[in-house]
Amino acid sequence: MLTIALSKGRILDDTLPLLEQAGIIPTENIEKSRKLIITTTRDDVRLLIVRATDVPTYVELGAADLGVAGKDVLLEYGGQGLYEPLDLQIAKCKLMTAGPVDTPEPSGRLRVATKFVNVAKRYYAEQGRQVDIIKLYGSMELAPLVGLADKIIDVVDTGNTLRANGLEPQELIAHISSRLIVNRASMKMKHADIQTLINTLSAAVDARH
Ligand code: PRT
Ligand code: MG
Repeated sequence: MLTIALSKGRILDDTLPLLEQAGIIPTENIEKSRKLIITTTRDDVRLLIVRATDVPTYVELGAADLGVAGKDVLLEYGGQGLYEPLDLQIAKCKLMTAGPVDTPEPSGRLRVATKFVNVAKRYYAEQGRQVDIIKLYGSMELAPLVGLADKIIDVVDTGNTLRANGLEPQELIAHISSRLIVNRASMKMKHADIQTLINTLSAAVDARH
């Protein structure tokens, strides 16, 4: 049995067509279902539906053999506990700093609001910059508008959300796409099945581009 951890939303939408190429089709509508374990048209494959930020945890600790997670989530999660054999080239976006339009940086310590605390610490440490990081769980764009922070770090796609809130994208931290991740022990114990799946998904990714 192969267990694959996925999150609802854009990753699911873009991953299902790739899994279909490997004959893996959910037996019910995942977006509508309340079930968190979903069987598929392949008896040897099931799906776990988890929060996007929880996918690396399920896979590293072996509750799932494989998963699909954004590179932003993986950068924040950190660690060496996961294989990342394939860039699925889906859910593409950029991890960026952003701040109010035409506003000079403060002279003192910069206050940066983000859910990517580890990424933010690393980014500013590399620049030798002293910052105060403020951990938020969502709606980061609000923070500079109400004086909670000078800047944010968030993923940006079209930039419409930033613009709608008087913010502009500033520095690029990383190009982001979703990655297939694999548990280290599963990669050894179920090598043939997992390698076959990786090869099929890789061909499906190439065919789309
Ligand atoms: O929603 P939840 O809290 O459960 O988790 P999540 O927000 O991490 O999940 P989800 O499904 O929203 O995103 C999953 C993954 O999709 C992320 O980890 C990224 O790798 C990737 N992705 C791609 C994005 C975007 N594009 C994106 N635009 N994730 C979030 N956004 C946000 C962005 O921050 C902005 O607030 O969508 C909003 C609209 O973006 P603009 O720039 O087009 O306005
Ligand atoms: Mg979301």
